Amino acid sequence: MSTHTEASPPSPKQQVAIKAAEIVDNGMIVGLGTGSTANLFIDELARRQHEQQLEIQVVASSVISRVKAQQAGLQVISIEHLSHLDMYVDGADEVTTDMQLLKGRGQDLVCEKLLASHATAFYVLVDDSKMVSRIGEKNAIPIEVMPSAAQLVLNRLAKLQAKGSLRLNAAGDNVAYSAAGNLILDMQFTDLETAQINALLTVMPGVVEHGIFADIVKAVFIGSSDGVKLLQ
Ligand code: ABF
Repeated sequence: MSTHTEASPPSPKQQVAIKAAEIVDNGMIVGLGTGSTANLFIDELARRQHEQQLEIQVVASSVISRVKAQQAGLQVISIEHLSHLDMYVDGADEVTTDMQLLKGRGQDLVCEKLLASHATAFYVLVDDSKMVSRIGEKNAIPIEVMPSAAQLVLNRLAKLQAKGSLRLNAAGDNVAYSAAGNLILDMQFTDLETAQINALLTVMPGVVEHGIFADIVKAVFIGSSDGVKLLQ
């Protein structure tokens, strides 16, 4: 089950996954993010559970993470059965030193933010390539919208000088649907600060969720060739 061997030292992403798995205690309910780094955490968590005979339960932010967790032998419960969540662990697309995040390159944004916001502690796992000086520096900001509201929201965003378009599927021949059945706008903002964008999108009618995760992170584990740094 271990994702690393003596012969191949753990990669930066594996190192942060190992560190995060170490803070899981017996009896906890743990939220699982989605993506390549979250996958490594699922592997490490399963390994730790097995080695230390921990009794833990997990809840997944996506179908792919749920299936992976089940295959790894973790006990998966569904979101609707949660009364509390001890911790949520996920990757990110961009991270600033004051622990603002951009997420949502995948299609599972709604569940990811739901679990991140309700967890007692939200831990973020990244390698140092994800560090940026401002949110939106390398990626467009994903905005998940009700399908019927897409054009109205685009019009509203254009008045805020934001540029972007509807996300397409991998083949590029149709719109992409999120796991929650919504459409996604990938937008770039030039004139506004992250806090302003966050505030505007959070209350904009038609917007279901967006990729700025502000002020909900407990700690960020940053992996690099020099080891793991902790931001908190
Ligand atoms: C999902 O996975 C997204 O919100 C985030 O964009 C991404 C990070 O993936 P990876 O760890 O593969 O870079 O959680």
